[in-house]
Amino acid sequence: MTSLIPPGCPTVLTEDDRTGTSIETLRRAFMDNLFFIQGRFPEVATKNDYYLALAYTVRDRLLLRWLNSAKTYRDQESRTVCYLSAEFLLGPHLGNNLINLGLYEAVEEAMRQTGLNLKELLDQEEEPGLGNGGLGRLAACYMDSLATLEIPAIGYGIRYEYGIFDQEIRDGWQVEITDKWLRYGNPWEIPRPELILPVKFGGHTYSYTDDQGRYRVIWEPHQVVQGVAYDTPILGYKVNTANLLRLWRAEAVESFDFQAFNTGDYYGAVNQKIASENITKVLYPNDEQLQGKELRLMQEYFFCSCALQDMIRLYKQSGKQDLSRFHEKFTVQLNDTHPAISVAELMRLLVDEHLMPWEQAWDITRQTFAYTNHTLLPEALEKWPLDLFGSLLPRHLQIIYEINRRFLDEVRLQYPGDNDRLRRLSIIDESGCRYVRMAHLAAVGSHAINGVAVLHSELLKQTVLRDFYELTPEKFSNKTNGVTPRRWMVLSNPGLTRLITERIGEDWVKHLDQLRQLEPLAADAEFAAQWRSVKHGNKERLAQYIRDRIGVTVDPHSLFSILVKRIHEYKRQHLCVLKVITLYQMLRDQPHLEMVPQTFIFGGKAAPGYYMAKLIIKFINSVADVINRDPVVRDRLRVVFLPNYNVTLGQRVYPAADLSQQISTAGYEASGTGNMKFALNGALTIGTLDGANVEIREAVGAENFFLFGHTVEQLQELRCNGYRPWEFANGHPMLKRVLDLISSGYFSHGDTELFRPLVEHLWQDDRYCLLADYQSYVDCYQRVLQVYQDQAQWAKMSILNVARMGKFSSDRAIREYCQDIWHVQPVKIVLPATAYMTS
Ligand code: AZC
Repeated sequence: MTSLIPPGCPTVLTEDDRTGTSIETLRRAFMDNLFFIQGRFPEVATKNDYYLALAYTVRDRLLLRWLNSAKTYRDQESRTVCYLSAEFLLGPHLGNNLINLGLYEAVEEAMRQTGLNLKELLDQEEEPGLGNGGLGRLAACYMDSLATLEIPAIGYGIRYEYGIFDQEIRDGWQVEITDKWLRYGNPWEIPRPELILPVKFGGHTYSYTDDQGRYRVIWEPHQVVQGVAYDTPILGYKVNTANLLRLWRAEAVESFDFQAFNTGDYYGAVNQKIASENITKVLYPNDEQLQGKELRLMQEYFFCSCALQDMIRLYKQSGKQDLSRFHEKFTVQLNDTHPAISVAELMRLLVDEHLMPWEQAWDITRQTFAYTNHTLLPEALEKWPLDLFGSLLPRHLQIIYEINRRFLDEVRLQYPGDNDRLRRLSIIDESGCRYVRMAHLAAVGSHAINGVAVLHSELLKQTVLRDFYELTPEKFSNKTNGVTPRRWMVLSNPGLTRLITERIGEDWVKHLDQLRQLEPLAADAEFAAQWRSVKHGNKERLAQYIRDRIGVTVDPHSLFSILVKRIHEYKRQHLCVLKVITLYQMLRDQPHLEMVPQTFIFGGKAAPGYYMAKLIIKFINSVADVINRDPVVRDRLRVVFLPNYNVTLGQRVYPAADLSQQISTAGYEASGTGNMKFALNGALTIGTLDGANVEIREAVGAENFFLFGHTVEQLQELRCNGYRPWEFANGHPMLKRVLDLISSGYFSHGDTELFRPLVEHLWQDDRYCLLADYQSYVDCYQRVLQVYQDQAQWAKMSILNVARMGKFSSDRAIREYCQDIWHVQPVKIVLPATAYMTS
């Protein structure tokens, strides 16, 4: 009989084909998956078929670790960290899993032997953009470090059908396109259709006294939806640990629909279904007013309720029915206030559903939760109008009132007669329209509260949570952010990784402090030359990308000065544009001026409803247009806006930067993590004393950091004395010329209206003090250009920056959380001798 299976495809699967890692086995497994999962002969397979076949091949190799990790945690009843986050901005999985499995080279070779290019397959992956920016990406770095440090952990979040929108630039403006990331399937997740949990909304409550004399409350909801679990394994670096990321999708409860069917209300049932499934449809962009967005509150409650119910289910798996040791099994981190409703939900589950006395439930709740704050911006502090909250979560509102009543009684004892303080501390904001303050709920319901950089944690204690700090100072600590060197160095910068590993071995990937061994090499001319050549290669690749993507030619020999992050006024992208226009003026004034050729590269998304941020994107593109066309300057100055900045693009950009722009107004950027990724990849930083810049500068040495701008205290003083931005503008002829040039319509085809809101805002209000920092920024930039002319000096500073970045590994951050907040120990995962699970 002739075989239908083409030559080269295995017909009999051996155990080895599923788990083996020899090149031959990988190749066979890949062909097998192409045939049996994708249903394709090689000659008609698309790149995406190949990508999927490879993804399944790699997934097979991590399932063994994953299942054994889960089994070990279950058998040993391991204490587990639960990281609750509305966002996990993971970035593509394939490359990262290859690195963490130690299989990158083998798979590259197996693909080569199959006539394929691994890089091209990696490019096929649609990135799961389930986050906005810093906070979501931090959650992803922390998941990587938890697994690498062999800490039992579960990430709980939302499986958005549409992640952060894709950004296109049309006529210089941002246009948002829905992110259909699931269009071609997601090979990294395993749906668990049998793991479904009910979540209630709306309706009313009633109370009665049960036959044992207990006061009980029943919540009769208006609507019930069900959460379905989707599991993604998160692998540690070269360890056997693979942790669980469990994301929830909302579905209609079928039995709930039947009633409508029976009464003939077919469309009512359909509407119900749509309404249920809408809950996890789309990620909300941040930097927009969320107040009053009912669906957002539903999302938050939905995933928290699923997570907590799931934890209780896991707890009971060990045979324990009594929940009195719940906090010993689980420690739960609230990633900002988005999951803060968990405090009330755990109380409800313990008191209403498990009949625990209030005091005991409160004790467990407080010992379970810890809260991380990620921003001081008042407009980003979540608060929900009472009527909206009460109509959606009537029982939780009662619970919050009770928590608040008891809490304020305690405050009264400590500060008798201080009504002002009570008003400030209350979980309910009573001024004007009444609100539930989510940060207060998180603070009252947690045993630990932290900020994300030293400066931010201090400001938190002085401003937003000041009264809480005075009340319970022992709860507060700082945990400076970190980034994972696996994704942000090994995967994205293979050239530098190789160079470093050749000199100091590979331990630094897990112990980033060891980069310090590079310090003596800063004086080694040969090493410095190799260092520069790696950077140049990275710049050439980015230049190629820019040419392909937006058709602008940039010179890889020019200084690559890069500002990529969400677009926001406090991040001051427009300050950088003012600087660019200043350079442009100088070159126009003196066409033969000798100047270091520079390429300014911008990237980032603006929240769709944030008008000013969108205008800043248009502003950057308009200035780029004029400058890139101007023959007088364009060989010395180029400006590029990279559309659709995301994790994948970040992986191209960080390794190619000479200069990292971290220019936020002091006191506004809680930490920043891009600043760390740049410096780790050898960029020097021009920055203000804001967020983690302060600590980066301390670590790398003030002489290796370009500092400018007012400090938090100086800004405070400036504002106290009445900040008058127009005085700064009138006082600096160059600055005034720049502003006048913009107003004249020079960058807007003569349209004097287009950028008026931007310029007027700077003249009159300038909330983020661009004009006050302008001169210092421009002066500092001159120093940058001077040093850049001395390439040996620049390379030396770059090497020293990298050598001293050890502190900014997310491994260090996670160790601190483990020691100070979570009190959790690593658990070694041992794989069984036979490949498949034995039990
Ligand atoms: C960000 C902060 O703006 C950034 O400074 C920090 O590095 C990051 O969190 C991680 O801690 N915040 C957010 O992305 N979002 C909110 C709501 O704060």
